[in-house]
Amino acid sequence: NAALSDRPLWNVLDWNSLDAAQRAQALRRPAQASSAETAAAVRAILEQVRRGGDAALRELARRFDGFAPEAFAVSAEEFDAAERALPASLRAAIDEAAERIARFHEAGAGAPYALDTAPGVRCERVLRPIRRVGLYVPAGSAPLPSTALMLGVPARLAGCPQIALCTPPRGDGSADPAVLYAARRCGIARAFKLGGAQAIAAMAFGTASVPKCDKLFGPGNAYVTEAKRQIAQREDGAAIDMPAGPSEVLVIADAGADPAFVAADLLSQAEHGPDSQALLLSDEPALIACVGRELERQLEALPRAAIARRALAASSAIRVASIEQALAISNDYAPEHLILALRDARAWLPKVAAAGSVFLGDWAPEALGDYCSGTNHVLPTSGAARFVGGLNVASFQVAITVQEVSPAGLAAIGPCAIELAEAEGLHAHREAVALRLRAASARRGA
Ligand code: HSO
Ligand code: ZN
Repeated sequence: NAALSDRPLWNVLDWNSLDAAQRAQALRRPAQASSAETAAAVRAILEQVRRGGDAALRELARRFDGFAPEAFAVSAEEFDAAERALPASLRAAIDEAAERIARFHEAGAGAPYALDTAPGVRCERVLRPIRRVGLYVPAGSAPLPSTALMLGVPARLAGCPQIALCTPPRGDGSADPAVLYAARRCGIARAFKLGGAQAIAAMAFGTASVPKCDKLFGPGNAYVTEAKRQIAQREDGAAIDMPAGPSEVLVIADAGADPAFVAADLLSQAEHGPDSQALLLSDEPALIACVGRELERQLEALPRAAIARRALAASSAIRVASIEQALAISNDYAPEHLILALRDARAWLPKVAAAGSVFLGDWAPEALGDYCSGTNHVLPTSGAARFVGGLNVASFQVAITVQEVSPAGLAAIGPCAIELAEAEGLHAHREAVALRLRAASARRGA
């Protein structure tokens, strides 16, 4: 209840009366540079797992989870039991979501292509799945079976032959049944009850029970994120999907927006964690005031109200002069999620230059994208949407280029290469082309 605290629910600001420093402050993301202690602790865990393998994992499980399981791998029986334990309605929802996510991702998958760039010069691109991928599905304050789908569906569509999945064990040592069901739904048979930095280390280096992976995917807490960051920098490490920070939403709402809808969307972001960020930009002060009252009203009924309040306290509602200005601010901020609660939302889409995923109009809450519209919910945070998009099938593939050249093709483009090789002073390059040109003309003469 607001009356219980004199702290304002969130910061209400007027963009055009802020100076540059205040504007930067209004859009500042919660500090997320991992502390020196986190980095050092993670470095020690990575080293321990790299050297000690499964024995180290067991020791770390005892230290962090309070017990060490017999085996980290989830058995076929455990997968079966998980399936039986789930209510039919949840199984159906997971199936339904998986279906739509697959349809959307399949349509967006890249295709191989080929063309002749000169007569006798065939260039092509073929796509190959990354052979060994590691998926991390966090459990933290809430198990996230939807994340298993967002990682598993594109991995399967890409054709990755070896998919490992790690998810932290629950208090009783078992893995979350919904996560296991979603994993199996994606054809994943190798799951491990492992969480935290040690799970990332296990998939990056490989142990007797956990396979070594070429690329690691998925969100996680500060330790997981830091572990992925360190792994990506090591020569003996693995690639990672994208830098992951706390989740964020930016809502642009006009006078016609429904304040209850807007508040609900802000809260669904805020309930993720105290460091989540929820921003509202509107040209209508009355709407901002109504959303504030709605937030208080809806918070009453939220089990995770305490978390949401902490996130809101670091979030802002900003009055802007125009929707045009709101879009410009949003493009600079580059939100993970952008909700356009506007009367003609579709017409504003061309103005969106940087965002992870966009929700058009009043009837597309972020929650649909989080679960089951079909788009991916692993999206760029911390402004990374300026230069990278969310997870998709291509994230699980490598593109290999191919060229096939006939003697006529070499004759057609060889002189171009020779000219450039001479300019670069690379004689062996020049000769690799020139000797073939001589050979080809000799054969023609013969
Ligand atoms: N909004 C989160 C994803 C999620 N929401 C999972 C619910 N479950 C980050 O995009
Ligand atoms: Zn969410």
